[in-house]
Amino acid sequence: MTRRARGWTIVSLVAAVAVLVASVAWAVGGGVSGGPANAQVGPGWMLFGRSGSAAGGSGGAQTLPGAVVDVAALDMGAMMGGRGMMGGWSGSTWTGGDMFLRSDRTAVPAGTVTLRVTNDGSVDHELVVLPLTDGQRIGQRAVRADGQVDESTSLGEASASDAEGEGEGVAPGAAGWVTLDLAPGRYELVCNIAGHYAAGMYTLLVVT
Ligand SMILES: [Cu+2]
Repeated sequence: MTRRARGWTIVSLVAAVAVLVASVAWAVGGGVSGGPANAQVGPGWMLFGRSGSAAGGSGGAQTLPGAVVDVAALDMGAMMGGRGMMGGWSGSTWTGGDMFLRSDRTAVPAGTVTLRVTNDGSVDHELVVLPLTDGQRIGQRAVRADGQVDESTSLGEASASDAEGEGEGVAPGAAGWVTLDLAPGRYELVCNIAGHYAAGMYTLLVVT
């Protein structure tokens, strides 16, 4: 996915530069029809901005049941503009750079809740809903040798690209969601792709 994203960026850059050169040449040439030269820059910049707008995805347009919690999945690869100078993979483990789940709200009323994760990062992510026991804090789960935490108590997960429920991971630019009936309590939302919990992909959700 990262390679494809980079490909798009390069294509967009080339297109934007070509449009700029063309419009500058047109302006230097004195223009012919009297239209504003800048009009031709628009589409180039819109194309250039594509990678940033993809997060809206198909998950953004539809009506989801219950209280909707929007969670953004972020990683330094995307923040640094591409592969990132602080992140990298060693085998299946992310070795550098922080990752985040950033929720738009930390509390929702009990009942029907839809959790939607939008992947604003550069690698696949997911969102798994794990109850917190009394006194248990987020970020404190034991990470196993495989880089994951125990998710046997999971109430549900959003790990499909632009679809509901379980899948193979939410791809960069895509969104996944899951609708659950949540009882009052404290929950930890985690990304349980190997290495991601340890890198910081967890956040609190309080159901009141
Ligand atoms: Cu992740």
